[in-house]
Amino acid sequence: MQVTVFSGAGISAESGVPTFRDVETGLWAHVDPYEISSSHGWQTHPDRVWAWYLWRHHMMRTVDPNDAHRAVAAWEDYAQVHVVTQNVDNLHERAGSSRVHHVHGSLFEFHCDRCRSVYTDEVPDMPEALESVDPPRCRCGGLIRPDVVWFGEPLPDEAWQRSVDAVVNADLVVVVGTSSVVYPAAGLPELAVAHGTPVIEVNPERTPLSDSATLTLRETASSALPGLLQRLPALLG
Ligand code: BJW
Ligand code: ZN
Repeated sequence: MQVTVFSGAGISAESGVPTFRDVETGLWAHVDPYEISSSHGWQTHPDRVWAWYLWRHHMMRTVDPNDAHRAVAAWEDYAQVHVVTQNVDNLHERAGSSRVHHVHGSLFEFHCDRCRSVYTDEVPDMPEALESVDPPRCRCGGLIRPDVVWFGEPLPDEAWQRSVDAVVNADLVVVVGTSSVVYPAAGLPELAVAHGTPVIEVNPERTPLSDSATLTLRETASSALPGLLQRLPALLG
């Protein structure tokens, strides 16, 4: 059996990583997402974008995987599991998942925005949120940026192709902790639905996917995922 998990920020919420669109506590309650997480934002205010990502980098280094990440990793004892994640926090890998496809990149790698060479120096640790920090410069004069995908940028080809394969070859797709509004990633569960593959959504809130999912569990990730495979016969009939 092949299970493909499609995850978003909600799976890491219980590790202490704020989600994007949570109006009360989300990162974007304080900043404009289209400004800070877009190629236009980087071109106009690289110092603000860099400061924000240094702070998130620090935060993601200091949190741990939760029961939901660990449950997904443990499913490898019973099934061929692929994780397609929009998250850049590497918590799936740290929990032990072995096949993780990053459609929006990783915040643990950096490269030059001009010559694209990989940046291997340590980035500064930034425990407090500052408004502006100048990014390091590459030898070519370009700016060092995180290896993440911003609005207006294409998704990485290889990760995308592997993710599409993981979805079309799945016997079950579990969609967890995503608002399902950011495309093209949000099209992956739709692809599974179009293939007639069972799709289970795990999200305390309703999303645009909820109506077309085979089943929606209105639970948090860490309560729904441990034991989910064992509950499948009862859930799917
Ligand atoms: C819990 C929980 C708990 C809480 N347990 N659940 C129309 C159609 C198609 C595309 C577009 C369109 N209009 C515009 C576009 C383009 C745009 C887009 O989709 N915009 C929409 C907003 C409308 N897309 C792009 O620009 C993409 N690129 C692109 O299209 O390229 C085309 C191109 C081709 C060729 C050349 C050039 C361009 C790129 C999108 C990149 C998104 N990047 C970000 C930042 C990544 C780096 C970083 O992390 O900082 O990715 S934005 C942000 O959104 C991040 C996330 O991965 C992504 C999705 O968010 P996610 O994960 O769903 O989080 P939330 O906060 O939204 O939701 C959390 C959910 O968890 C909620 O539902 C909660 O209820 C739930 N939850 N606690 C379970 N405990
Ligand atoms: Zn360079």
